[in-house]
Parts: sequence; C-alpha cells; structure tokens
Amino acid sequence: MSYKKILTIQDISCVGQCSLTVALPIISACGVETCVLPSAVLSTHTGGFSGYTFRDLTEDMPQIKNHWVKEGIHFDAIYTGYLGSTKQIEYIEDIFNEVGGNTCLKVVDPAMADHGKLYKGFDSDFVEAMKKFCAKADYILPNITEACFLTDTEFKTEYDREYVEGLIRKLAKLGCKNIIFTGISYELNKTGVVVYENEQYSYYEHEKLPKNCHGTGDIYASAFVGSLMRGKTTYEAAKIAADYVVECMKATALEENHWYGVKFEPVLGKLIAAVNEK
Ligand code: PXL
Repeated sequence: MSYKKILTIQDISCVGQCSLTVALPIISACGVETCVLPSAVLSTHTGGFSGYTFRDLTEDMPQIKNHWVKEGIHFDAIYTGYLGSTKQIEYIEDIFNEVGGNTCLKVVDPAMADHGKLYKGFDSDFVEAMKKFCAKADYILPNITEACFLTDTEFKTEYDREYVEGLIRKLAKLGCKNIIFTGISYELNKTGVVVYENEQYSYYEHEKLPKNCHGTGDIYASAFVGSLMRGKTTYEAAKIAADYVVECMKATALEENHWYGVKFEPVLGKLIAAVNEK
C-alpha cells in the first residue's frame, strides 16, 4: 500500500474540538500524511460561544497554492470543511486544479448549517457557491440541513425514505457524484448514514445517543476520509466513521459539562484498530 498524502482545508477553532483540531489527529491516526490549509483562525467555534475572534485567511490561499505549485507538491486527496468566505470556494477550485489533478480524490463537507439553520456568518451567496462547488467533488458529506439548503428544500425534523431519496436525487441533479448523507433517522433511538454511490443507495443504521454533540460532522468526515485513503470501500469507510462517532459520543456522555465538543481522543485506538483490520 502506498503512503497517502491528503490536504485538508478548514478553519482552526483554537478551542472547541472541531475542524482542523480534529481532522489533523484523526486522519493522522488513520495512517495518512495530513497537510493543512487553514481557512480562518477563530478563538473558538461559533456554536455556543459568543465574542469569538475571526481571522479570515482567504487572501493567503493563492500565495500558499503558488508556492506548492513551484515546489511540485501534489496531494492524493483534498478534503474541505468549514470555509471562511465565499471567495475561498473560487480559490479552492484553483487548488483542486493545480495541486490536485485527475487522480486526486476531492471530498467536500459543505459545513455551513445544522438543526435547520445556517451557521453564523454564512449567507445565500455562500450557499449558491457551495451548490456549484459540490458538483466538483467526488464525495460530499451533507447533513439534512445542508442538503435542504443545497437543494432549496423545506427542512423537516420528521421525514421518511421518500423525503431522503428526494433530497439525494436533487443533490445528484446538482452534479454531486457520491453522497454520504449523515444523521438520517427513520426509527426512534436509531440513526444512520445513507451511502449513495454509482446511483445505488445503501443504509448503515446504528444506535442514536440521546444527546447531540457539537463537532460530530467534522469527526465523521475526517474518519471517513482517513478510512477511504487506507483502501476501505465507500460503505466500509462510512460504517467505520459512524461506529467511531458513536464511541466518541459515548465517551463524551461520561462527562456532564463537556458541552462544546466531542471527546474523540480517548477512543482513537478503536478507530485505528478498525482502519487496520484486514
Ligand atoms: O463543526 C463545524 C464548525 C467548524 N468550524 C467552526 C464552526 C463550526 C460549527 O459551528 O463554528 C468555526
């Protein structure tokens, strides 16, 4: 197996267990070299803290990319998460073209919304740009809220398979190739992930924990990408990531006041074992 190198583009939330502070350790734990391009630096994430700082790094991106081009640097995969501005999407398309290339796997987590609402700082221009950007990806990993924004569909908290498959059909129409649709729950106390690949659906259902945690989307996407880069199939990677998130949430539930993120560190060993299982 060749040693894979991935670039992940998302923010540094200095405190908050999300974005790069989870992607870097999780993908590294999967045994994959992890290069980073921070989209912004925040003192904390925006979900529950107030008065956070925000340093936009949009205009650093072309210079960083130009240096990589000069050095002949290429990546086996590029995985994007939370971005700092609409303009960054344009710059990342250049990054895809100039340091990615045809064999580079492009994974886009359209991290911009949850629980029916856009995160603070995102607007309809960003959503429109994200619709076009998703069409450039080999995989997208939206939650239901993001899928609704991407397809101009009403957000529902109660739904059936027809609603979910309708969302997937609309996402596919946007040009999205493979869709890993997270947090899809058809039964009480159960949730799961719908994998849409080569126009086929599969569903991996698992335990639903009573309390939602911030940052599970980033943990899921990072574990998915890391597993995929280690040669797992799409479905296997989707399952490994889902099982890992459940373990992280169980670890988090042991500590009452850990509200701002997910304790992914104590259970990294389980992810490593799953990724290395033959
Ligand atoms: O986990 C998604 C995320 C990433 N980065 C920042 C965020 C959020 C969600 O709120 O605020 C800065």
